[in-house]
Amino acid sequence: MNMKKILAVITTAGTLFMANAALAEDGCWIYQHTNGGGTVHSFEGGENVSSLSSLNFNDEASSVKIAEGYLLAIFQHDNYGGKYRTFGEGTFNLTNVGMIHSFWGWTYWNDQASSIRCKKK
Ligand SMILES: [Ca+2]
Repeated sequence: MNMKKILAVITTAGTLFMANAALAEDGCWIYQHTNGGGTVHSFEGGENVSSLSSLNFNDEASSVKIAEGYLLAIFQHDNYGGKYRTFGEGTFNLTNVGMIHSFWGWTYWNDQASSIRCKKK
């Protein structure tokens, strides 16, 4: 990741993501809280976790970060089941990423992910 790219990430993501930007340049990250806060788990390209319960992280992820050249898919259920959402490079707060729309409004991805796949493009 070059400096211009790092600055762009800092600008769009805020201070907590900035702290993490220098740590690792490849792969995918999921965070317990929004804006890269709380507990973090990192994954390499090709790394899949069929049950985030194995990391004590079921229904915990509230933000994600994906390095340039990687894709992250998050799934509603274990074993890559239920609804899913794919993210490309960037940082995202799951509190404003819609998962299900019903009569009662949107259910967001916040605290919903139960399995993940991190993939190198
Ligand atoms: Ca959370």
